[in-house]
Amino acid sequence: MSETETNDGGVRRRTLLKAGGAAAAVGLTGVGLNAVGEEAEAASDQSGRETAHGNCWICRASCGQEVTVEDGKAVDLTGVDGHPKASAGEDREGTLCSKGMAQLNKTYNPNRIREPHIREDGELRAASWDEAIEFAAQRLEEFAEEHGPEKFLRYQGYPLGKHPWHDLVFKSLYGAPIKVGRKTTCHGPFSDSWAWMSGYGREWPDWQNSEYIIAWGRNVMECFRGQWEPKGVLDAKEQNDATVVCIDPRYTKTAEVADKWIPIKPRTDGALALAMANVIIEEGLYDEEFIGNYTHGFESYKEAVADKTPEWAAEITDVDADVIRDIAIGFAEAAPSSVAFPWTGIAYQSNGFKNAQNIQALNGLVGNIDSPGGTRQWTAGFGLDDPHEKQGIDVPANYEDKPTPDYDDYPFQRHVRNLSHNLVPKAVERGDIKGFVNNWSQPPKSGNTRAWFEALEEMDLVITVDAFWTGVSKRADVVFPGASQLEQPFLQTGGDGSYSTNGWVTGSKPAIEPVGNCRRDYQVYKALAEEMGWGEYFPWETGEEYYDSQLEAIGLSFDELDEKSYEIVTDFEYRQYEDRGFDTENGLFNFDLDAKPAYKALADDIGVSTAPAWHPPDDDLFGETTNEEYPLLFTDLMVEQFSRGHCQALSQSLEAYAQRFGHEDEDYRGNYLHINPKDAKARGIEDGDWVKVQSADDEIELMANLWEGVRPGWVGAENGFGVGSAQPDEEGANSMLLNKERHVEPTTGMTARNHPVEIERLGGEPQ
Ligand SMILES: Nc1nc2c(c(=O)[nH]1)N[C@H]1C(S)=C(S)[C@@H](COP(=O)(O)OP(=O)(O)OC[C@H]3O[C@@H](n4cnc5c(=O)[nH]c(N)nc54)[C@H](O)[C@@H]3O)O[C@H]1N2
Ligand SMILES: Nc1nc2c(c(=O)[nH]1)N[C@H]1C(S)=C(S)[C@@H](COP(=O)(O)OP(=O)(O)OC[C@H]3O[C@@H](n4cnc5c(=O)[nH]c(N)nc54)[C@H](O)[C@@H]3O)O[C@H]1N2
Ligand code: SF4
Ligand SMILES: [Mo]
Repeated sequence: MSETETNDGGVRRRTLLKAGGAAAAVGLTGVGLNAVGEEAEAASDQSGRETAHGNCWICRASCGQEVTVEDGKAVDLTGVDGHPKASAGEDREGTLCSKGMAQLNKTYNPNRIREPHIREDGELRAASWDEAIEFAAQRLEEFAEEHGPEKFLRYQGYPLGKHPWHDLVFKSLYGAPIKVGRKTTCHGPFSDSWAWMSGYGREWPDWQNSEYIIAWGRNVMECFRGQWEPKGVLDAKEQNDATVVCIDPRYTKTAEVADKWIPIKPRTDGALALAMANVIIEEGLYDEEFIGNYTHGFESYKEAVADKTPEWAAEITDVDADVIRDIAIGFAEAAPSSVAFPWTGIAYQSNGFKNAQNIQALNGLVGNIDSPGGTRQWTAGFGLDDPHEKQGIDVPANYEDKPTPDYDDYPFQRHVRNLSHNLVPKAVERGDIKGFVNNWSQPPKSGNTRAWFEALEEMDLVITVDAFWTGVSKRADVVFPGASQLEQPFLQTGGDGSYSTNGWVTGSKPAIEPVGNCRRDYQVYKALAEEMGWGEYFPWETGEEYYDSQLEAIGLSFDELDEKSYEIVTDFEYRQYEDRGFDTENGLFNFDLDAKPAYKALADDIGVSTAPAWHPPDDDLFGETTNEEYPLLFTDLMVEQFSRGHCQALSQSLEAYAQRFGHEDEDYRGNYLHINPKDAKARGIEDGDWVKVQSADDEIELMANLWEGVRPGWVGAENGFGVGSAQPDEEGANSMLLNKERHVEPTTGMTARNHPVEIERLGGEPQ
């Protein structure tokens, strides 16, 4: 088959990872998907064919796309060879995963919002851009007069930082000081523990150079941030003969490629990590030089794990003591080219902060810090120009003098920057928040859903930019139809480990014009700013011009970058801490967080140790435990075909998901309740039955998928479905109907998505 021919599913060959072995097993291919959008498919005329660049950011990475455009329509997509995010290094084949491929399907999706809408007399109606912008500006002015801009809450999804105009208008100019804390929806426990221990916001494994990888509550082979991650893991296996360990109660695509799958009892990861440290210390396999020169708190760490033997942990975690010894020794012997990397599996836990701290401490214990094949730090390494500064435009910081809520009456909020996601409805109830602006996100699906819906209805003004009718856009007063990725200019910089020792920049002009009456983000914010009297802060005609001005700092024009798709900009060294120390209070890597005043105060407050420690779920601070009435633990899940809340509206993604779990013949395209056959049998549940998931607070109904790949005692469903989702028929269930305000990790304010439940067979057809 030549490069331009398609396989049976219509996916171009270059979108496939080199076939065979582990690669074929992982979710990188998009095989079986129709890659071509419905309208675009009709356009097959070869005349006027050209190639443009795009960038996908569906998983928040930015894999470069090569877009074939025919008569103004995008008709085909493929990866960009060597692209930092789409490949694992230079001279490597570039690909797109099935979500990246689905960008065509999304752009031309019949369910997209194509017109601005405004709410009049309680009803949303289509409006012209002029009308919608005028309406929004007037309502914003009235809101500021009546309530003050400090009561207007901000939130922005994935393009955060890449499209800086949302914050420019609403934070700097309008003066809205608070946003929904992203760390409280995605990663607080793991990123805060790392930030407080190492001073670095987020580590990225140096996957491709690693010799021992522990994917710990991390489904790297299907929930990746750019394809360099899974490709790096496969490289490590092939080139370094790396051992891959997957610690996950579910048999994921990562478990499929792993040498060891450890289906741990959920929420007990912290105990396992302490027992591994116990073994490593007992065996004298820790990095004395690193610990002696660059760390704080080793003595209290050592003391904390002294009695935490593998036998102790085996009881708690349901992992054999021998297995614990084995992975502890394997991990330590491969150091400093080994890595233990947690993410949302740990972040969504009610006791997640302590569990994450215990896991992160292991990397310090064996010296895997900023080392080849370890955890990469300090990888960005260069800055871009500030376009306003360059033009001599002083941007006011109107948010600075605005009052923020008195958080003392909010549980778990005092130590959280911005507002914890689950507490937004409380802030509305208390009158601290009365309006909301949103772009590329749909918070009600992230937790405390029913209260969020009520809060949105209660607010005086809701403005959103979205592509679909979601729980937010349906309740908004103003809906701006946003442009898709193929229709927007884009710029991103970073290191993020995709090249281990280089920083890069990637960007592209829009590949096509927006469909219908949709508009690019820059144009939306510029028009609104002009209407509000802030036109001077948007002197550039287009987003491309804005980016062009940023790039001068590195001697590139946006035109040149668009031609190339990406550019490698800087080199950086490993082990930068040897020269610069750690960006912590004491300049050291901290096993014990007692040197961090904010954490010390919090730990005293909630009665936990500042050193690594084991805190089981306890029905009080650290979540809820299963009991006779609710004996199964429910957890939110994700698969390769979907993103948190994006691709659920796309028929090709829904189809591939149904096929994956063998339900393609059912007349149902919602999410499934995955349940172990043993638990199903005990309840008389058969594959494909309709079941009720009952928690102490609420209930949802779903189709059961019987699967040996989930641990007995544990059930789960993919998120982003059901009421309030981007899926047009809202089939399936929004699992966060089970989630209430109190389901929060107490240190970081992160939503904890575990719920004790009972499952009951309803039989019959989905309602
Ligand atoms: N229940 C549950 N909630 C979760 C998670 C979970 O696992 N379970 N995961 C959490 C995590 S890790 C994260 S990072 C967050 C992410 O949460 P959010 O940042 O809220 O992102 P999404 O839910 O993906 O929502 C994306 C929104 O963008 C819209 N959209 C899609 N395409 C376009 C477009 O072209 N233009 C515009 N303007 N809008 C578009 C979609 O319709 C949707 O409303 O979710 C968190 N919430
Ligand atoms: N396909 C796809 N890719 C994505 C995204 C997406 O939505 N879809 N989102 C992107 C974003 S925003 C993020 S934050 C990253 C997240 O990347 P990951 O964190 O890798 O994503 P998840 O699939 O949520 O992986 C969490 C894993 O933890 C497991 N788990 C649940 N409970 C426990 C537990 O108690 N202990 C252990 N050890 N494991 C547990 C779950 O079964 C799951 O496999 O993915 C990014 N990439
Ligand atoms: S890995 Fe992420 S950025 Fe890359 S194509 Fe897939 S969804 Fe898009
Ligand atoms: Mo996330």
